[in-house]
Amino acid sequence: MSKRYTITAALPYTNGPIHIGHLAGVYVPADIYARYKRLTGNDVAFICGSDEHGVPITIKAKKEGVTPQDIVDKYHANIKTSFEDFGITFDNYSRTSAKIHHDTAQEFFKTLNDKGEFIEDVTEQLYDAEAHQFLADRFVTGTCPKCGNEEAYGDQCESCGSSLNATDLINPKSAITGNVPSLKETKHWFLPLDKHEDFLKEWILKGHKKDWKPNVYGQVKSWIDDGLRPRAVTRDLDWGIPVPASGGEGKVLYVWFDAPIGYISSTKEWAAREGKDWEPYWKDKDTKLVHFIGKDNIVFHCIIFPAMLKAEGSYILPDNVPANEFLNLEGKKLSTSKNWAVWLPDYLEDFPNMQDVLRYALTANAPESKDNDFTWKDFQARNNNELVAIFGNFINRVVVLTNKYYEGVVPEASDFSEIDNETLAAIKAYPAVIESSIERYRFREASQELMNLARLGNKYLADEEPWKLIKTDEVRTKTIMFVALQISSALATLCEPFLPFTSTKLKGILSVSSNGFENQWSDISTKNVLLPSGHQIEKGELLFSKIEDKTIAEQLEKLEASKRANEAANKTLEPQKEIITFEDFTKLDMRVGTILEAEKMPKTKKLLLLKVDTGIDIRTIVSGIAESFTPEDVIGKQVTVLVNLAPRALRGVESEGMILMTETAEGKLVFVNPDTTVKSGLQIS
Ligand code: B3M
Ligand code: ZN
Repeated sequence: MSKRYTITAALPYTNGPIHIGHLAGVYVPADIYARYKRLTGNDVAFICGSDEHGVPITIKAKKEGVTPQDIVDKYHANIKTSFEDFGITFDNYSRTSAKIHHDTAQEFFKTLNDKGEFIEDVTEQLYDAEAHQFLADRFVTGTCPKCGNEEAYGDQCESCGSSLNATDLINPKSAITGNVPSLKETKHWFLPLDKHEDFLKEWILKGHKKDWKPNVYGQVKSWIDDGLRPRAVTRDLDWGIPVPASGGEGKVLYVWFDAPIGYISSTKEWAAREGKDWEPYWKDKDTKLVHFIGKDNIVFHCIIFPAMLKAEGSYILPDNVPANEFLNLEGKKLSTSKNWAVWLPDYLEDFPNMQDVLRYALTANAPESKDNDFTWKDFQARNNNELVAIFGNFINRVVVLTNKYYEGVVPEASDFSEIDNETLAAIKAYPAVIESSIERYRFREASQELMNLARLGNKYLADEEPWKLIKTDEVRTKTIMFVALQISSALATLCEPFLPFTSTKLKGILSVSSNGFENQWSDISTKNVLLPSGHQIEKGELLFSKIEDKTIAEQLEKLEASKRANEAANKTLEPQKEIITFEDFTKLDMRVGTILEAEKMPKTKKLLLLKVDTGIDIRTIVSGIAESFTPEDVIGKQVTVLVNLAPRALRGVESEGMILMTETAEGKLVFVNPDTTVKSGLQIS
């Protein structure tokens, strides 16, 4: 029976591209769920949009010397395009800087304010006198009072997920100047979460949200048990939605107050475009509201937003919030700031038309109940050992044999054997098996059940061996190939939520889309014939291709290189050394030298043995530059030599002096030398 679903996916901050952690945590599971709900005949609004307010964006804008609007315009377009190219099928992808959102959020605030749902209070807040800025959210870091994480933010600790008021932080530090903040009075509007404690207990704990994932239910229960406190829903910032109340001048709505309302404004925008009424999607009690998020957003989606919706009074509450845990990358925490990530735009460029491989790898390895690790080796294995060797191999054999034996025409089946009937019955059972996993938000499990259907196909062919029987029993072979084609047709439909691009390709190969033989999800368990005899299929193409070790090695090197580049960009310089006198300086005798000969020192990686013309003499100098230069690179080079450094033995060779170098953040050594060729021996002072 068709139901209405409002499915939301966390609004990504527009301070950078989407990476695989976002995809695994939120967007791939949400898209699987939305596609599945559409395929099973439901009325779906799959809603998302860019989260364009908040401190991370102003910090990025300041760092890049542009305006916050420049930042959000750049990354809103980047993110929206990459979602489209990756096959994430939002019905609407809006943005919180849009007027419809400003209006919706301000109207929501005014309704609550007029109902007296806020506490207006003047309190002391953290203040950075040097920056003339109140410090909230990511403008301040400090130690989390609950778990001791020293990198907690003013509004939230990402380590334990706790929502915080900035004044809760231990040893707070301004993220703008590094100063210790002072306290300064300011007025804010507070949402009294404590007032909603009984409702939340009733709704979640007594409401037996036992079908909520344990990681979600557990976190929410611990916060409620710890006792809820009023939370400021306004900020002293200039980037955000102005507070629509007297005394709100110079203040904006807290980003986590406005962002969830972004789901509502995005639904309004979509409904207006589609000529629909948006209200049933947010106010009809029969509508199922499901929020897909990462675990760091649980408190906002399970406590704060429901309290806001309840206080407003006309909205439904989320039916489920299947938050995922975090995805790590090659054993380390994914980090935007450290550039330790696989960015979606880069993946789409490096692996054209391979969206489904990443979708599958991220689903099969999703951090559904605990943090999990993405490795390029596992990505390669999922592709080569499952998509190519099981799914692709089965389809390829069926298509090649059907074309080889019957010129691509589905053969007539005769009497079904016991194994045939078991196989045909198994096909009919698969939709319910996959549904059972999806309905419990177990997408890893569901993707493996889909792969099991392909395994069933391979086993059927391996056991029945049509390629042998064709020589002796034409009738039996036709029946076997007929059954194998039914499995192929079932896969084309059932794989769509997980492998949408493959589903389209396979439907093209089976030539079902244009001939009215495209089966609906429900047909797989009800129809006896999914692909009728006499139907003509295409010659076919390989659905997947092997990924070679070289490709994986390139990705690993690219990852390391981007990490090095990021370290370079953020390398902090050594502080100046202690002051010396002019006399100290005059003791140094630095000359221009010319390298006449060079050779690698045996049994070392770092050392070159040089003969250097110092103008005074030709001397031996051992220099640790072999990892940056070959001997050929340096012969003839003019360099700066400290000639009156006491000689010292290096690996048995007496080195008389030092060649001055500098080192880039990437670890490459660079000579310090005259910018024109001069006579060796000229003094440097
Ligand atoms: N912008 C995502 C994050 O915390 C945050 C989600 C908002 S959903 C309303 O990374
Ligand atoms: Zn914490």
